[in-house]
Amino acid sequence: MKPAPFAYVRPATLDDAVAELAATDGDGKVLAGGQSLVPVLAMRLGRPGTLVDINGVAGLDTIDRRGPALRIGATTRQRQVERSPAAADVPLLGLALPFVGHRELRSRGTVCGSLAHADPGAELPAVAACLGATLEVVGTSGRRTLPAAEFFQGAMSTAVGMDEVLAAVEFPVARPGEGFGFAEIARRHGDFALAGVVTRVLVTGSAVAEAVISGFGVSDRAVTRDVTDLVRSAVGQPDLEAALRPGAEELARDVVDTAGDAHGSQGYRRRLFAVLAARELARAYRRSTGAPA
Ligand SMILES: Cc1cc2nc3c(=O)[nH]c(=O)nc-3n(C[C@@H](O)[C@H](O)[C@H](O)COP(=O)(O)OP(=O)(O)OC[C@H]3O[C@@H](n4cnc5c(N)ncnc54)[C@H](O)[C@@H]3O)c2cc1C
Repeated sequence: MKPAPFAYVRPATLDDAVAELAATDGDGKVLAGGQSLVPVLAMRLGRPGTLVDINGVAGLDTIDRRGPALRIGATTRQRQVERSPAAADVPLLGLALPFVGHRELRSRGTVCGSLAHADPGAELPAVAACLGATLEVVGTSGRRTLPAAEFFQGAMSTAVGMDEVLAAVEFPVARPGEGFGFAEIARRHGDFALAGVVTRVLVTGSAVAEAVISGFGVSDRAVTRDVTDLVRSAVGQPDLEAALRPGAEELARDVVDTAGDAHGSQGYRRRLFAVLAARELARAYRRSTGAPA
């Protein structure tokens, strides 16, 4: 099948991109890496009247350190970030990016495109949610920044308006005493996850100060929970992962609310989530203390 006819524009500035989107009166779509949008068009799952290609906009292809955050612009490819020394300051990006499709897709697909697409099984929205990333959106009424918790609104649904462009995302860089974990189960490497977790534990002195988990592939969006009390109560037990398991199973009953499908029932996904959650919280704790992961 071929896409339905569409108009194509390639503005040179962000203001022009926003103006072009506004001119379509809700019938336009931003084209970034095209790795999700083009299949959608080809299968005629969407029929936007106009594609606003932002790849010609100067200044969006950036990876910058801004104080305690790493700022990634709208046209920066996933593969650029994966290979960037600056991205090492956000270890979760290095852990998660190799699981975003295949390397060839990542050489075109953008970090911001994945966030704007907001697939419930995608890795990067969960990373953004777990870290409390900030997203910068530009539209006809100006520029606004949103925390990840407000940005993601449901399956393939975000706070980005029809005349807006996600211009950049800022991920907080790792603090001393912070450790991270990431794992997913997919039918094949590069597929969207059946269930996955992103974890973060901050230890100050010898105490657990913060512990957070985000699950993906388990609901209509990445689901984030503060699990500081759970991790605190398990630390000091001879087998940390085993000590975390009962709490992780309870958490799974809370966060996994996807209906079953051909690839796995809800119960199966709950089991996956609980196993991954206990394992990756334990791993994040070990990393936060400098112990071997
Ligand atoms: C075979 C295959 C396997 C894949 N596996 C995975 C996987 O395992 N995990 C995963 O996370 N992804 C996966 N993907 C999708 C991933 O490759 C895409 O890169 C990503 O979802 C979208 O990024 P993009 O830059 O290609 O966006 P595009 O395809 O250009 O756009 C996607 C959507 O986001 C909107 N959009 C994009 N950028 C912006 C912006 N700056 N502002 C506003 N709206 C914007 C577009 O209008 C469109 O609606 C897979 C894709 C394929 C084809």
